Amino acid sequence: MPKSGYKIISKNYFLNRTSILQGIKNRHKLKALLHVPDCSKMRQNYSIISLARNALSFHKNWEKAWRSPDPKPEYDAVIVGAGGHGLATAYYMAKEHGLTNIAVLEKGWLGGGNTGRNTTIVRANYLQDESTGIYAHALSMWPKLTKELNYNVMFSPRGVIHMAHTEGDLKEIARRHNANRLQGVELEFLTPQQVKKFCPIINTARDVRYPVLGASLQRKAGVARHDAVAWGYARGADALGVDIIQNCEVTGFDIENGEVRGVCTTRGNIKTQKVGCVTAGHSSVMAEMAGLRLPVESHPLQALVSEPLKPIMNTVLMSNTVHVYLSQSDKGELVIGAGADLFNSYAQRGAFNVIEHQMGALTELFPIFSRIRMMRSWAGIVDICPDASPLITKTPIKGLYFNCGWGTGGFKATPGSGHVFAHTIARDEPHTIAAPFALSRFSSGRLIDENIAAAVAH
Ligand code: FAD
Ligand code: PYC
Repeated sequence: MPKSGYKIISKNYFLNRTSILQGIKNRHKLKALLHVPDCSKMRQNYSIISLARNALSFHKNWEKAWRSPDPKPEYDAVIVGAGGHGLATAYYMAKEHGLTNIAVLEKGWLGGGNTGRNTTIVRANYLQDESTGIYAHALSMWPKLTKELNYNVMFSPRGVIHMAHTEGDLKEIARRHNANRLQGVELEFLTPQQVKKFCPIINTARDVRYPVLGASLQRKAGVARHDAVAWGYARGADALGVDIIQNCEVTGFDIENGEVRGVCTTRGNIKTQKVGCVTAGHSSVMAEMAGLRLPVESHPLQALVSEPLKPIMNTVLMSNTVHVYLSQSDKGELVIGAGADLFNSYAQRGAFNVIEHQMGALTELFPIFSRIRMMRSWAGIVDICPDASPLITKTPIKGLYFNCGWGTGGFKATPGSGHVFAHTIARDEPHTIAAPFALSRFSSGRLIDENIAAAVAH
């Protein structure tokens, strides 16, 4: 929380800040301006003391982390989609813009979309300046998120390695390395010997199909716990007064004279002047309901986990060329992914040939894993723009905003995306970081091509 906000106020103000704030009609706005958290609505604090206290009552008295309210007939703003991005958007709208009469509508359960299905890699080693704007903003927020939300998001900056197996890979890594250094983003180059030292179980033999020629390493990158991110933002938003309504599908929009007036849902119609759609793989479906077409395609992307192993891998490794990426979860399972299915689909399951390829790639890089068993596989539906960059945008319909197109790589952006999208909706003007990601780039031609940095999953 920036301290600078406090400096403009005299010392006496702090002695009396509650009474002064109570006397001011528009105090939410003032609080937001001053970054004073609204403690009256804070839920119970998770701490060692609350853990001990609740242990004494056999954990029967924990307060629910969020409410399950019925939808109200009208809100100042509605967010569609309770994934990490939608929940983060609602949280920052309430916290930083004083908009607390808002609802997040979710057709299933919160975090049940891509947020709860992803492989949790967090990094900021993209190529273009615009991308570094958003991904580095997000990466700077991750280390503080647990404290911010009073919820352990288990951010673990264990380093992310991108492998180079060909001359082409080496050139691509060098190019991104140079771009990142110019952007002030930390990225290192590793020789094959350094790769082996950092990740001793990798096969660095020279006589394999794709030998290890080098790698890039971002040490501050890593993984976070996906569910906890959704749950932490949900709890934080709820505490600030946001209604999170699950099992509530948006089925249409009420639009009059080019302006949003409300949404139609499976739990009735809701009036509102502002709607933020954060529905990932279903964004083009939502857009169609409003008579818009988005430059987005939906594809299944799958991942799988192995049986639990003792700690064996303490970094995240990605190989575009051999085409696999993996890390080890705190439970010991290897979390493994590969490319998106080539066909379009809304079914949350992927094709077997992808899994087969994934296993071939895994054992090529790590022969040590050739006898471990795989436990579960699943898929999410990712929304991919032609330039592999997201849309954080106003639309030709006043009051209708989209945040989508994160494709195979939006988990890492969750805090930053929510933060800048909240600003875009609350102020009806793009945050400077969000501005390049407007829909208009597809007519102006100012594309933000991240097809290489978006990585192996593409
Ligand atoms: P979601 O979490 O999908 O949330 C959208 C929500 O909208 C859903 O809950 C859905 O039910 C709801 N919804 C849809 N339609 C409606 C409607 N009509 N009414 C109400 N609600 C609706 N990214 C990374 O950065 N690192 C990774 O390692 C990574 N790995 C991935 C691995 C896999 C297998 C997958 C599938 C994705 C991966 N991603 C990764 C991408 C990342 O998961 C997504 O970009 C990110 O989670 C998108 O978050 P979201 O909140 O926008 O979407
Ligand atoms: O964007 O880093 C990423 C990623 C890894 C796996 C899927 N997406």
